[in-house]
Amino acid sequence: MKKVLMVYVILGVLISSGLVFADDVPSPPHRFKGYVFDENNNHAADDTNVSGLINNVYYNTTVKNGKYGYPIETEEFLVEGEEGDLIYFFVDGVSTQQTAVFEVGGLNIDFSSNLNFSMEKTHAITPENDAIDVERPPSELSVYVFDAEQDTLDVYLKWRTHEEQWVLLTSFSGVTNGIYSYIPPYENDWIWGNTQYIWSIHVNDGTSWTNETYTYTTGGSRYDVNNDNKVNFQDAGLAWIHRTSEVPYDGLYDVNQDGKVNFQDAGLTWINRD
Ligand SMILES: [Ca+2]
Ligand SMILES: [Ca+2]
Ligand SMILES: [Ca+2]
Repeated sequence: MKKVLMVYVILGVLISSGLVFADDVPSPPHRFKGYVFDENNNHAADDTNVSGLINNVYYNTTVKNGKYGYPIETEEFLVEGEEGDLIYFFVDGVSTQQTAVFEVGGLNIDFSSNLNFSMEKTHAITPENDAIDVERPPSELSVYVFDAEQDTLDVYLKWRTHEEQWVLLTSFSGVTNGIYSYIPPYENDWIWGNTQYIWSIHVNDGTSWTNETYTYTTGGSRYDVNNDNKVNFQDAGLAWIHRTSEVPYDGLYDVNQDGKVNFQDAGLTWINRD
């Protein structure tokens, strides 16, 4: 009788410890590792943040020597979840548009199973966004267009004129990731000195739009209307010659930007001569 009771007790302990095991011990995490590249395809800087979002919880790690999740150089990147959950990855808070499916105890064992991320994104190349002292006109307006899924893209480049109208400069349809450019003509609109220019890119990947607006500021002086890098009597003379009474409005010579080319512009140009 005692023996039977003993068996029950042992069984009971085994069963309850089994239940405890299933309830309290989390399933093994999924380990990820890989490389992170910056927008120029170089190794991302140390301390760049990598995060995985799963079931509304973020798991974070940082980059060292262009890598994350390599235990010798940085730390293991462990994500916890349940089999089949979807993980969304971010680099410095920006979506990589890459996902992975959580596997209990999942592991990137070798190099080929690395999960690499790129910080590449659509960005102005020339002139760089917020560039100053840019030549008149710039040699080109060019943008690097990046779509993480490498979808087929329609690309539009626009410019906001001095009268604040958005004008299409050029477009490319059915293209892929790459550099897209427009060469501004050597025309009065493009040679204003010391002026902020605003331009934009619009990319459609068949599902959604990416819109970015960039600026640059030209070098020289607003009074250097003939664009020879000096403000002198020629500029004053040109402003006078192009005054409203003789030719249609031309913003280049309207140096005080009051919508008219008149003697004030010629006078200001003369007063501001080098
Ligand atoms: Ca896309
Ligand atoms: Ca000049
Ligand atoms: Ca004027």
